[in-house]
Amino acid sequence: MQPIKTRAAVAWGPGQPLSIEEVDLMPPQQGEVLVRIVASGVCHTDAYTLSGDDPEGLFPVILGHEGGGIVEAVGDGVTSVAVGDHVIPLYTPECGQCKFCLSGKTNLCQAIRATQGKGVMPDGTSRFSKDGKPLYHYMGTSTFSEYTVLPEISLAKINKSAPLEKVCLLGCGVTTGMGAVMNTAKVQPGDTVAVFGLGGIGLSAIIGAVMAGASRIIAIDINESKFPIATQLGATDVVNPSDHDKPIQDVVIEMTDGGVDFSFECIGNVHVMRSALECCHKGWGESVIIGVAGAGQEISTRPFQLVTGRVWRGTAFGGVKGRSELPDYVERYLAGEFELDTFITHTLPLERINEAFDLMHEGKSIRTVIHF
Ligand code: NAD
Ligand code: AHE
Ligand code: ZN
Ligand code: ZN
Repeated sequence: MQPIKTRAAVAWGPGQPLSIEEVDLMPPQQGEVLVRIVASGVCHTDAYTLSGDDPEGLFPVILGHEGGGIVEAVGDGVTSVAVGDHVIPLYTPECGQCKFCLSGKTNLCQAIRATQGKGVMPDGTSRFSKDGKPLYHYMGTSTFSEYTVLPEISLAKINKSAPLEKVCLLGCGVTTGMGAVMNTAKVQPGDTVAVFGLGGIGLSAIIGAVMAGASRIIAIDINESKFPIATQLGATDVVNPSDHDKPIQDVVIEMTDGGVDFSFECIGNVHVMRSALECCHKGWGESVIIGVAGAGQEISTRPFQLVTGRVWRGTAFGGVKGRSELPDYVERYLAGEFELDTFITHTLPLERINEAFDLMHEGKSIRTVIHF
């Protein structure tokens, strides 16, 4: 197979708008797959890396990690997917063989994590280039390109009847929020929950909390335009911290007779992470960090908060093992167990992808889905 040309949104440098370019893409090598991306959501993590705050951020790069696509070609040795299969790219792959995969304790497969973080394929080189100069891959996925190359272990094969322009959201946001509640926290019927930040992740955490049978779901955001959707999805209370003259953790503690059983930080703000921990019930409350914070930022609290039984933990991709578990999320979507339409507030062609970032920063979108 010869190299191909593909339309892609290139991030040439931090803080710069993406530039739509025709770039060169090498064919898939041993164990790699060429995928035609049909649609891709824009997640806050794309904006975070574009901002320059990501310590792993590299430029020039093709961002995007919330995609859905169709296998166009396979490299030598690829056996688990074939041309025509519908797939969701995985920024958390699943090799099934590394210490992490075999542990049964985590979804954080490390088989290709080092090269993925360096913006290259497992052999240490990039498949993308422009005028002969390499462009970096992003999170092993680079879904802001009409065609992309991924390792076989970074693809979940899904039901062909699922609409890719919707289930692409299961490539990150929706799975992360739902999985954080059901997999990582394991919220039980009757538990009380607080969700900080009502973007794609926080709203998905609300869906997860409803599915888990939470008795109270307190949805917290400084942007009140998010409240109607939170309520529609099942939040029992909505709170704007700006309406209160005391710390938000005290507000939640008062509302819940001592604090919630579980809280979820879905923003990436280290100060809110502290509030989310401290609004948990003494003796057993658990706070799950989902938000991603910038380089150099650190969390803090009084150790007494942990001594007295609160637990601080984190989650990536909702603890979901992509190849073995994500296809079932797609099936559950198809069975009507949850919906995705509410999340898709905007759809845009690739050429207008910068507007998706503007909408996110202005707090006007939940998810913009880019169509190719
Ligand atoms: P988003 O921008 O769509 O939503 C963030 C929400 O937080 C917005 O509604 C905003 O108004 C609200 N917010 C901002 N500051 C606030 C404050 N001080 N108090 C209360 N609310 C506040 O973002 P998203 O796409 O939903 O992503 C959320 C976070 O999750 C980001 O940090 C993202 O990088 C991270 N993330 C992590 C994972 C993971 O696997 N751990 C996966 C996806 C996204
Ligand atoms: N590069 C950042 C870390 C970013 C991060 O934590 N990413 C999450 C997924 S966010 C998806 O929207 C993740 O999967 N983390 C686990 C991992 O191995 O990256 C940094 O701080 O260096
Ligand atoms: Zn994401
Ligand atoms: Zn592995």
